[in-house]
This record gives sequence, C-alpha cells and structure tokens, in this order.
Amino acid sequence: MSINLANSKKTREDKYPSRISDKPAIVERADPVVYSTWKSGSPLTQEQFRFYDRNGYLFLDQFFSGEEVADWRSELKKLQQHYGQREAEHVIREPGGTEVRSIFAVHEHNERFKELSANKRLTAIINELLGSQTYIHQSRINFKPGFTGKEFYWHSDFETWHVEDGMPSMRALSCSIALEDNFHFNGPLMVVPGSHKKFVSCVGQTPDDHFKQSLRRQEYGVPDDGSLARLVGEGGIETIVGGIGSIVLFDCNIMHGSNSNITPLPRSNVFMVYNSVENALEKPYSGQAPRPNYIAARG
Ligand code: 6CS
Ligand code: FE
Repeated sequence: MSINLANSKKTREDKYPSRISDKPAIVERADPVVYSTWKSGSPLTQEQFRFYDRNGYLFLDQFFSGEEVADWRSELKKLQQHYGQREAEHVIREPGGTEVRSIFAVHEHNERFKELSANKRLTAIINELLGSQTYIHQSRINFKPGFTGKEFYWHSDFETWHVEDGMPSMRALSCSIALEDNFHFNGPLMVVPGSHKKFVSCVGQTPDDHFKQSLRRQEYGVPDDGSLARLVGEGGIETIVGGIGSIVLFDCNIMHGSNSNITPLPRSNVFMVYNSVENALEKPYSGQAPRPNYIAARG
C-alpha cells in the first residue's frame, strides 16, 4: 500500500503511509526486525536474539547494578525537584496537572545520562540488533509519579517517528531502564508481542505543532479499536515488570502503552531511543515542519 510522495526533485516512496485517510489499515512490516545474524560471542544468547526477533521486545533483569543505578536515581530526584517549579520546553507536565510527566533530551543536558546512553554493554547489544553504529534519536525520563501519573495510550513509536520526524525505516529501538520498581500495579509498560511485524495506518490528519499536545495525551497516530483488538487477538498483552536496574529493549514499531498510576509508588524509567546511522531522519512524511531537536535529534 506504499504511496509515492512527490517532493522537491524525486518522488519518495512511503512504505508506511499513515494519517492520510479516514479508513484505518494494517500493512505487513517491510523491514527486517534484526539486522544481523546471531554468532557465538554475541552479547545475547541465541534464544534471547530469537525472542526479540519474534516478539519485538526483550526483558533483561538486573542489567545494571544497584551502584550503577544509584547515580541515575539521584539525578532523577534532582531533575524532578528542579523542574517542579521551573518551565522549560523539553519538560512536559501531566495532562490536567502540573506534575512533571517527562523530561526530554536528558542525554544532552545531563552528564550521567549522557554516559548511560553510551554504555558499552548496552550499545554492544543494540548495535548488533540494528546491524550498525547507532545514535540517540530521543531520550527521556517518564516519571509516572504516584497518584497522578497518567496513561500513555496504545501506540507505535515508529508511526509517530515516521510521520512527524521523517524516520524512513523500522531500524530503531528503545531501551527503558527502571529507575524505580516497575510493579504490575503502578503503570508498567504493556506490549503486544509480535505486533512489531504489522504497521497500523492510523486515521486523521496530524494537527500543526502536534507534539505540544501529544506528549501529554496522544490522540492522533493511535490505533483504532478494531486494529488494536486484532493485534491483541493475535499476540495478547505482556506487562513488563522488573526491579530497579532491569531493562527492556523494544522495537520501534511494537504496539505498547501503559496505564495511569493510582498507587503511591512512582514508576520512573529513563528511555534511550537508538536509531541506526543508516536510517537518519528525512523530511516528515506528514509534509509538516520537523519536530524540535529535543524530541527528534537531527544531525
Ligand atoms: O512522540 C514521541 O516521540 C513520544 N511519544 C510516545 C507516546 N512514545 C514515544 C515518544 O516518547
Ligand atoms: Fe512510546
């Protein structure tokens, strides 16, 4: 169902058209999931490698030690304190509230998180899965504070990164690192295993400056009920729970979301998004202006 977009000199093929029709559609993924073949000596076991390819995510318990995480946890508290009273464009507040929901570009503004983004044990795994060197497309802390942390509705990150940031292919992944315990009851990440192999073309037209709304509560670029029900019917729903220091790698196109947190226990995670250097952002497929650099890094 790909369509050709006329732009400047040459037409550009859009393998994943979305938000161009009032009818949803589901198309097959046209890109590999993993971009290399497993060999002994890989930082992942063959079983882990296969699990990620098949399911679109991989949970690694206690990947970072308590000492490694201690620094990031104290940075987290300092940032939450600092921006509790101060506005900044890369700081997003909860919908209908003032609590800090997300802080973007932490790999740029904070030395400790910059080091984390370049962690060798982590990037060795990620570069193998993506089959190339990688760079940070986006980083953020999602605080999901106790009592007030609102949901992140179901979505494919790639649908947004393709339409609004011009990411050409599915050759990116997110790494979420638990900086607080992620229990089954305080709004942990939920994924639909296997959904990364299907692209849901969403309905509706992207509003201008959509990110000013979508990062608080996303209403465009989200799947229709029928498509979501079909994906869940095929793959079910897995809830990713894990203690501080555990990580989950998830493919750019896996359908995921998380519920509101009505417990006293915050579910604060730091997310690093790695994009292949072979998959640099182009012009947004929506035809609109690119989103700011703190959301989508452009070289
Ligand atoms: O628009 C984005 O890039 C962000 N939105 C969501 C819901 N997940 C990915 C990313 O943080
Ligand atoms: Fe997301």
